[in-house]
Amino acid sequence: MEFPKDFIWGVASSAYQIEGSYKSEGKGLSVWDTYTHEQGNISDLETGDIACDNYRLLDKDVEIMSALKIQAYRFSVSWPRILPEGYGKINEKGLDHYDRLVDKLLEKNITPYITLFHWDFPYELYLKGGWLNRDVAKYFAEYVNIVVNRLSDRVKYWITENEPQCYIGAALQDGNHAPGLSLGKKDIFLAAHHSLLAHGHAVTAIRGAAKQPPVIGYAPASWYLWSPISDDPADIEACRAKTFAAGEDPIGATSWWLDPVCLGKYPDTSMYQYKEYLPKVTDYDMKIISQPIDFIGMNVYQTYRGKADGQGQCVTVKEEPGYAHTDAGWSVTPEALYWGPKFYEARYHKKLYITENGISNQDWVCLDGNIHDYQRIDFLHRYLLQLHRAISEGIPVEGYFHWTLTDNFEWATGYSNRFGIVYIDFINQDRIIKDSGVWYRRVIESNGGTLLSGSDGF
Ligand code: IFM
Repeated sequence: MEFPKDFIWGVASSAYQIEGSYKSEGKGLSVWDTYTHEQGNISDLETGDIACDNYRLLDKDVEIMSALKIQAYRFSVSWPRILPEGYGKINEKGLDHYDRLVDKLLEKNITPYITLFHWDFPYELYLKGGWLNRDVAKYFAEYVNIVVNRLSDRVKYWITENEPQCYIGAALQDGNHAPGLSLGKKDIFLAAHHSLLAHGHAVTAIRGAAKQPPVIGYAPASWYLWSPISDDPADIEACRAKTFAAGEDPIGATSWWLDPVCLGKYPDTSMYQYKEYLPKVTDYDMKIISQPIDFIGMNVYQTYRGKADGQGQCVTVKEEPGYAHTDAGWSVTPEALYWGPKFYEARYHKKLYITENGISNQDWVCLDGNIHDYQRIDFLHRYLLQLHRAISEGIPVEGYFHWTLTDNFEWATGYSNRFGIVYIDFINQDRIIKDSGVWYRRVIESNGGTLLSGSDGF
C-alpha cells in the first residue's frame, strides 16, 4: 500500500510555541507574551519566552527535519515580529529571519508552507480593540502583503489563519487563551466576523503580491466531528449533519468558519437562532470573506462517535469504560481521518490537507538514552491507515502534516504536553529524535508502504 505518488509528508509548528526570543531583534509583543507573564494564567508561570529556542537554533531544527526526510514544513510567521505595532513600521530583522528559514529549507529540499497567523496577535493592536476593531482585518492584509512580497519568490503555499475557534472562542469567550477575555455573544460574533474578513482580505493580498501562482488554504479546527458507529446510511447521514451543525456552540463549529469562506454564507439555522447577537452581514463583506481558496487545512485529533436516533437526530455514543485517551485526554479515534475528509469533501468540494494530527504523550528519556514512544507510533499508524482508506475512495487529500516536530509550548497547559517526534530537554535545549521520528522517516521513505506491510522495524 502506498499513498498517491505526489503525496506530501510534513510536520507543522507555530511561531510562539517554538521560537522564543520574544523581545529580540525588534520584535513587538504579542498577547501571548503579556498573558503568560501574568500570574495565574499558565501553571508554573510557564511562557514562550524561550520555548524551543528555535529562533536561534533554526539551523539545527532544519537539519533534524532533513535527517528525518521531512518533505514539507508548515510553520507560522509571527505578526509582531514583522510589524511590532501590528501595522506601519516594518522590522526588517524579523523578515530576514524567515528569509533565512525559507532558504535553509529549500537548500534541504523541504517545501515551506507558511501559516500567516497562528494566534500571536500583536499586543499593540489588542490595545486598539483587537478583533473587535474592524480595521484589524486591513492591518492583517497589510502584514500579509509584506510577508508575501518578501517570500513568495520562493514560497508557493500559504495558509491564512489557524484555528479561529481558539483565538476567538478560547481567547475572547472562554478566557483560557490569551488575552483571556470573557466577552458576551454580541462581541464574540463581531470579532469572529472580523476574523473572517481578515482571512478574505488576506486571500486577496496573497493573490495580489505573489510572485508565482499561490496555493492558498485556511485551517480552522475540526473539533466537532462525528463518525458513525456503523455503515448504516442513517447513522452516516446523522453524523454528517451533526458535524456541520452550528446550533449549540457556533463559535466552536466547523461550519461557522468554513461555510462563509467556501459557500459564501453563514449556516442558516444558526443565523436564525443567534440573530439578535449577530453583526450586520452585508453582501460586500460576504464577497470578501468568500474569495476562492485552493484547499482546506484540516486539524484533526479526534472524533465523537454517533448514530441516528430514529427521529432524524444524531446521538453521541458514550465511550466504554477505560477507553483509550492521549495524555491531553483526547479520545484515540483513528476513523476521524476517514470520516472527517469524507464529510468535508462532500460539503465543500475542495482539496484537503491534514494540516495537523498527532498525540500528546508521556515521553521521557529511557535508561538507554532513547525515547520509546510506542503509543505515538501506534496512534499514527492507526490514523494514517484510515487516511489512506479515505484517499483510496477518491477523497482528494494532498498531504499530511504531523503536529509537531519538536515538543513545545502547548498554550494553556505550558510544557506539560509533549506532542513532538523530537524530544526537547527544555533546560539545555538538547534535541533527541524519538522512536516515532525514526518510524515516521520510514513511512515517508516508503510513501506509506511500511504502514500496511508492518515492515517499519517497530
Ligand atoms: O498545539 C496546538 C496547535 O497550536 C493548534 N492545534 C492543536 C495543537 C495541539 O493542541
